[in-house]
Amino acid sequence: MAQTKAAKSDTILFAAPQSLEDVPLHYCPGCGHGIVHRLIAEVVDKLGIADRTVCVASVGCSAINYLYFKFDGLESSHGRAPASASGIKRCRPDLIPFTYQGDGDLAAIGTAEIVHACARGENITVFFINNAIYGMTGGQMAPTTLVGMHSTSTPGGRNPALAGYPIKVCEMLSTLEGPAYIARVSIYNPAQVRRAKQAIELAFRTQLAGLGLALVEVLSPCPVGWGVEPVQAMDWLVEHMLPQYPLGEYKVTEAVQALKEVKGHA
Ligand SMILES: Cc1ncc(C[n+]2csc(CCOP(=O)(O)OP(=O)(O)O)c2C)c(N)n1
Ligand code: SF4
Repeated sequence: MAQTKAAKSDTILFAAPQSLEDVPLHYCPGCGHGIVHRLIAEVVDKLGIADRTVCVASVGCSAINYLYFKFDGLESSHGRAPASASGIKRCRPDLIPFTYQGDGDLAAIGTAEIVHACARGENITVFFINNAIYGMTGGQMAPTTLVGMHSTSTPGGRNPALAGYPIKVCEMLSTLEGPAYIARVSIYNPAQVRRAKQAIELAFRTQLAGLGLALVEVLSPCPVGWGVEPVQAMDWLVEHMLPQYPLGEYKVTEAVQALKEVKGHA
């Protein structure tokens, strides 16, 4: 009996990912970036690709994520991460670049870059963190800001007559022939975090199998930009973002579908 107890206490049930630095994150309480970092690091560890992975960071609150990932990183200029990742992959096909981009980055100044990377079907992985706002610069309207949503640049709520309508990135990019896998996930509860991790893993495996561009959009909370408490932010996301940005897979080529069916996929 004593032996069983000892064996049980030696079993590691939970550990930090090897690919994450053990340092405090600079993100605000309740921010989603830290959760997504962890999921990416867990998947990189699981696939055993840390020595070949390159994070192409962009501009926004996550710009300094090289402080947190132990694998290689590149700081790209605002919106240009897909071009940087494309260059890395073409020059060094053995490497596994992924971009990490906010909605202000990918869907505003970087719109042309992501559209053309998708049209070319570059063999890269894109993580698009949609918090419906420019977090870093003080909560201004992003292309993904909801109609009626308050931001520092739309104090009366986003008015489509003045500021247009939100851009639905997955829906738009899935009309292109180039991408292999496009999905929208979220992290508002543990079940959704698990689903997000599955999509992140499939996105990396798509690149590893040479199948083309995979993009995973993550609906993520920004309590500070939204002006709500961290716990309320998850409810706000469910109530306001989900109806406008339905979760699901928007494009899965036959080859990616076959990958999904391989035994052992998360
Ligand atoms: C060329 C250029 N224009 C504008 C800026 C200012 N800027 C910094 S971050 C940012 C938006 C970031 O928002 P998002 O990508 O949604 O990331 P978040 O901070 O919300 O994670 C902007 C406009 C910049 N750094 N460079
Ligand atoms: S401003 Fe928003 S996106 Fe930026 S760290 Fe704070 S909660 Fe996260």
